[in-house]
Amino acid sequence: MKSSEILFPTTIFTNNLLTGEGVKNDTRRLADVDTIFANQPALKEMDRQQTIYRVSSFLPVRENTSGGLFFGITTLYPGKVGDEYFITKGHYHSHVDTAEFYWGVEGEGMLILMDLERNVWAERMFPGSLHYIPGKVAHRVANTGYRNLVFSACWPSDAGHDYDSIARDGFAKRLLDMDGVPTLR
Ligand code: PAN
Ligand code: ZN
Repeated sequence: MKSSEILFPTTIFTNNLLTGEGVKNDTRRLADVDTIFANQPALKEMDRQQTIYRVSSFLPVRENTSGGLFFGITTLYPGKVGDEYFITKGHYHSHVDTAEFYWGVEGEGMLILMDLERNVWAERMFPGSLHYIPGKVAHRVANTGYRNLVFSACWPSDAGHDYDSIARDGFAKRLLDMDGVPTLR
């Protein structure tokens, strides 16, 4: 019984990292995500052990629990492979109808979205930008700036991640640095 008790939270969110119960930290190195980039010759010249992004997630319930929520914070480092900005892998949700919130915390970037008909568009990300990602929309983020891009996310615990469709078919457009201007091509 928690009646009248005053509790301290089990999980703390400071310096863009989570600590405490139910926290999972993942690191994605260039070697883990190299197939997502178009310019494979440029990639061969790069340090494949460098970290591209880190994800700190708070998973307070079991994966696939209906009605629950997950929370995450991603730090995406600045850089490019050829003309293509560093990006997250990107995914549809396995339960394709489930939506998600992203919001910008630090740095500058672009949220790249693709619907099931493979139409691609993007939203600018900056500290305070808030993004509602509807169901049936694949999502990935690019860092278009010179410092870390940090963003948070909240998604249903039964959403799941379908990485395979994106690994197989990619996004229909890439975000490239065209003379200093982020451009979808
Ligand atoms: C986010 C992402 C996170 C990393 O928490 O999982 O930013 O991107 P990838 O999962 O595409 O590598 C989210 O969208 N959760 O659903
Ligand atoms: Zn997602």
